[in-house]
Order: sequence, then C-alpha cells, then structure tokens
Amino acid sequence: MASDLRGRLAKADPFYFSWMTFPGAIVAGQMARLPYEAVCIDMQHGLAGFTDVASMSPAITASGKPLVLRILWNDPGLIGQALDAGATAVIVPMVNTRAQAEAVVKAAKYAPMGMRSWGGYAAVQAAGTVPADYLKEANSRTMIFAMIETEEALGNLDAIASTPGLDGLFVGPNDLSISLGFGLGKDLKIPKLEAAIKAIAAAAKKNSLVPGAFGGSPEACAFFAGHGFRFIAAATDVGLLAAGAKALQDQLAKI
Ligand code: 3PY
Ligand code: MG
Repeated sequence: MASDLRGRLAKADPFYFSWMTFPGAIVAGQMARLPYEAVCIDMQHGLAGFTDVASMSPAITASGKPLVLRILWNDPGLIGQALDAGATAVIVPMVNTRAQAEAVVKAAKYAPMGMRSWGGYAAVQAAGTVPADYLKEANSRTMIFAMIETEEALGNLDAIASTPGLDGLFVGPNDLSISLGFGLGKDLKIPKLEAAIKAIAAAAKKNSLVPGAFGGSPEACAFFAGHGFRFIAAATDVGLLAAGAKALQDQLAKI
C-alpha cells in the first residue's frame, strides 16, 4: 500500500496536514503539492460531495500522500464510502458515547473485527495493490479518528477512548468550546476548555491512541503540539488563500 500513515503517526513529532473546503481535482492536486504530510477533504462543513471526492482522491493519492476524509456524520454508510474512495484516515464528527464509538469501528473494519462491506475498488487503486492484499491489510492500514467535541463526549471520554479498534481522538475546538458555553474556539486557554483538551490528550495516551486536533492557525498548532497532539490540521485552503493574498497585497503596497 502507498502510504504508511500508522507508522508515521507512531513517531513523536507532529504530523501537520492541510484541510480542504473547496471541491475540485485541480485544487486538490495543488494542495497535495504543498509542504504538508496529508490532505483532508472536509465533507462536513466543506463543499465537496462524494462525486467531487471521487475525482479529488486520485489527485491527492497520486502524490503519495495519504487522503484524510472528515465525513458528514457518524453513519456506517458514510464511513464505508469514505474508505472505499481511498481515505487512509477517516475523521468522524460528534462521537459522544461508547456505543457510537463502537458503531464507528464496526463500520470501518472488515470482519471479524467489524462489518465493513466489500467494494473499495478506488481504495485498492489508491493503495497500489490488488483486492486480496487490500482486504488483508485494510484493517491495520486505515485509521479511524473519533471527534471529541461536546460536553457529553467529555463525560464519556474513557469509555470512548478504550473502544477496541479505534485509532485516534480528534478535537474539534470550535464545537467543544461552543458546547462548554464559550462560543467559537478562539481562546483555547480558557481554563475549562484547556483542561478538557488536556484530558483528551491524556485519554489518548492512556489508551495508545493518536491524539489529533483541528488547528488551522500557527498559534493553535503550537498550542495543540504543546499539549502532545500529533495529528494536526494545520492549514485550510481558505486560510492559505487569504494569507497568500494578504502577503501579496503587502508587497504591492510597498511598490
Ligand atoms: C470544530 O472545531 O468543531 C471542528 O469540527 C473543526 O472543523
Ligand atoms: Mg466540529
């Protein structure tokens, strides 16, 4: 298979990846050329639908970098579809209970571990392998992250984190902050929010899971990396466009 994401994430240094909200294979190919280790397509709040993902996926995996998909919701059909499209990692929003975490694993893994249904031909191609080998290796090669982004999930943190077959936890700082009553996650140092984020990192460590988070800015990336998070969404397409435009504008203003 093409990329060894699990092996890479076993290392201590942060893995920074980009986050796409725009659909389109050309933009996806361009994002894959930027100096981040993977590209995530956000199907929850971004504009890409499944037909878009089907053409964006080869543009990303051709670069040798893993495709990460944040799916629309915790639904077994959507998890299978994301893996079939060639995702090496799937980020599942709003996982709030142990039962929901178990359902995630069941949908993502082939039997006997779960009940993923066969048919991932794009995934076989993206992995550069043959169906029989894909079937053998998929359960250990693909990685599933449960998003912890509500007060309810915090209450069930250990029960969620100890779910067999789960690979990582992923903090959604905005929803987590909203759920705790602090509005958008602009100030991650609010004591109750920071304590929750620390507890998520500790639960991941205790259960040998990869701690992940949505950063989106250098400050947030530094904050999460400082708390031991390793799988970090560092930059969004919209953010990069705005930052590039501002940098150019600043240069033009000096002419
Ligand atoms: C959140 O901050 O809630 C996320 O889901 C990241 O996009
Ligand atoms: Mg969220």
